[in-house]
Amino acid sequence: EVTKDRNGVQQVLLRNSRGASVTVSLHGGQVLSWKNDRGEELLFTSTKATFKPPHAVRGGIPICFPQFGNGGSLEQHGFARNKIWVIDDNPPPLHPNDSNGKSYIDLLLKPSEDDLKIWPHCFEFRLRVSLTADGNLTMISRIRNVNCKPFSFSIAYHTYFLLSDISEVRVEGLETLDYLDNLCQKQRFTEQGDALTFESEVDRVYLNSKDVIAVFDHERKRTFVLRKEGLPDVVVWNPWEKKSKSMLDFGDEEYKRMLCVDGAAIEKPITLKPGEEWTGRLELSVVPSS
Ligand code: TA6
Repeated sequence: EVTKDRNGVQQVLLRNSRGASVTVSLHGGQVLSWKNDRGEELLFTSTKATFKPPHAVRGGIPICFPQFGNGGSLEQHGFARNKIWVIDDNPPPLHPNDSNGKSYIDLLLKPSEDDLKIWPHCFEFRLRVSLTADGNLTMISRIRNVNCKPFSFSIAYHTYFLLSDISEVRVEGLETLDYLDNLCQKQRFTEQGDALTFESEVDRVYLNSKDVIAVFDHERKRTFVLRKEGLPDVVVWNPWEKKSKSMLDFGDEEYKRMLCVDGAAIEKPITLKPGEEWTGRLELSVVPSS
């Protein structure tokens, strides 16, 4: 079902037979909402988010491409989340089990003449957003080098999970991994051996993680599970009190009910030779937890 937001930008609503739903905006190819079959919102969106292109809405799942972070000539987290994508009517066939029993939408981003001036690489970025019969949200990115000189990119699904209380959140799956700490000039540290808990600002890229990460929301007795392929790194970010106050599109207290845990490929950018294609998959599910 295609609707329009207050700026006239198309949004696509996916529903499954149990009443779960996903809303994707053509602005940035950004998932703005993922609701379970009881209509409960599972992703965080700031009450102060501005729906004003070209800036990405603060929340949901912005796509960071072709770079994560700042540096070089590109804006922070690259341009993909600030561009208008199009609905791809004739996507090349995906692996059969990526289509059956699901409602999905195929989006496409290709560089404009202006984009090529900033980032001179002819790519095609195909994004399939699906809602499975079980209410899981899957995002499959296929990025192709359309017969130009080789190029490299980083990518992250910048996922804002909605949580009851950050002080009661635990993340499992990152124990003992090395991470780059954005709060200490991206220096490399090693995580200790037990689950992550949160008492202050965290801004890290965990490296070479396993493909399953769990985010426990103690109060709501539910766990978000991330399953990823082709995305070796995991960004973990909570701005905490001080940084929250410095962000105009983020409420002062909102850090208490969100956490970004992103499937990503950052430390080792992906290089595509002419005609090559890269695929990255992320599946989000929610399971009850004691
Ligand atoms: O999650 C890592 C990070 O780079 C943080 O440092 C913070 O800047 C966050 O992304 C949000 O970035 P944005 O450009 O969306 O405000």
